[in-house]
Formats: sequence, structure tokens, C-alpha cells
Amino acid sequence: MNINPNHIDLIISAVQESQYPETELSEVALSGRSNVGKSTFINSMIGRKNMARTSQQPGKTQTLNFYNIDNQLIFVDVPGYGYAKVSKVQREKFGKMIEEYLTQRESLQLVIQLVDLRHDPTEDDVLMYNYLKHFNIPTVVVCTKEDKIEKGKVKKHIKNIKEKLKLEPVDSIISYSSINNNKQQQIWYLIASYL
Ligand SMILES: Nc1nc2c(ncn2[C@@H]2O[C@H](COP(=O)(O)OP(=O)(O)OP(=O)(O)O)[C@@H](O)[C@H]2O)c(=O)[nH]1
Ligand SMILES: [Mg+2]
Repeated sequence: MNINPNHIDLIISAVQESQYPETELSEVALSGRSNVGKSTFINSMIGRKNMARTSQQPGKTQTLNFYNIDNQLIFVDVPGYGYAKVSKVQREKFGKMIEEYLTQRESLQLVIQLVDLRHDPTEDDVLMYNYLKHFNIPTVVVCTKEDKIEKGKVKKHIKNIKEKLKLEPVDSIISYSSINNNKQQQIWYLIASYL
């Protein structure tokens, strides 16, 4: 896929279904725990530094942010889960917002589930993956922060994540670094196969 980095717009930041954009484009949503690198992933895939807002503090993204990617697809940046400092009320609000989107949105074609390559998937990661599978939502697992792992250990970490998530054979798993960003084309190719 060839994406023109100058043709990318934030369509809307939504908190409920009535605000979702009316478009014919397919949507690809980013899911994962807070701080795993969802917003950074979007930026690195489109070659823009600050299109999606990122932070070293977890809990940065608080709404469903719909980005029109060169009129070819929509990336939906989603608030992260598992951030202890978010209040219980806020957490429930996020949960409802994400569930409503994942279960109601007909144009959703793929969820990119991000997990940290360095660690075991969290309990929430496993719950989220099972949730996606329960609703038959096509999923690709991207393991982030590959640059923080020794090259020779990457395979072992992927294998571990695959086992802990009980990854279904149809779902792809790939490691990625938003810093090196050298698998961009491979991932675009993978995404395109779901659109
Ligand atoms: N070294 C390294 N750092 C990364 C990578 N991806 C993300 N980060 C860093 O991780 C931190 C969190 O990134 P965000 O993209 O804001 O995380 P998020 O998942 O959107 O977080 P929420 O919006 O809170 O859900 C930032 O400091 C990023 O620079 C990566 O591949 N390698
Ligand atoms: Mg974010």
C-alpha cells in the first residue's frame, strides 16, 4: 500500500456511536494496554511524528480517534486499558465506549492488538484477545518495542506471547519497532489483505 503522509486527517474524536463518521472506508482499530504504543504505531506507519498524540505517561488517548488515511482506510486510535490510575468510573466509561465500537461497527475490518514484546501478555491482554475472538473480529497481533530486545531473543518472545494468548492459527503475529520502523511495508501488506 502506498500512503501519502500529507493526506491524513483526524476526522473526529468520538465517545459514542452517534459521533462515528459516515464513510464507506474500512476501519482498522488499535487495541492494547495503555502505553504499549498504539498512537506511536499509527504515527510510524504513516510517517508522521505527531499526528496521533502520544505520551510517556499512560492514559493519553481518551476518545476514539478516527484518522482518514489517504482515503484508503481509517485508523481508529482507542484508549488503552489496564491503567491503574484511571478512576473506576472512567475505566467503566472507556470499557463501554470500546465495547460499543468493537461490537457495533460494521465497517470494522481488523483489530491490531498491540502487546509489549518484552513481557508476558497481561491478564487484560488475554481477556481482550479472547473478547475479539468471541466476536469473530479478525485480529493481527503486533508486538511493540522490538528495539528494546536483543535481536537473538525476539523469536523466543514471540513464541511465548503466541502461547500465552493461545493465538488462533489464522491470526498473524509480528514484532515491530516504531523507532526502526523497518517492517512498515510488510505490515501495510498484511493490513491490505483484510480490507
Ligand atoms: N523504544 C520504543 N518506544 C516506543 C515504541 N512504541 C511506543 N513507544 C513509546 O511508548 C510510550 C507510549 O506510547 P503511546 O503511543 O502514547 O502509547 P498508547 O498505547 O497510545 O497509550 P494510551 O494512549 O495511554 O493508551 C511513548 O513514550 C512512546 O515513545 C517502540 O516501538 N519502541
Ligand atoms: Mg494513545
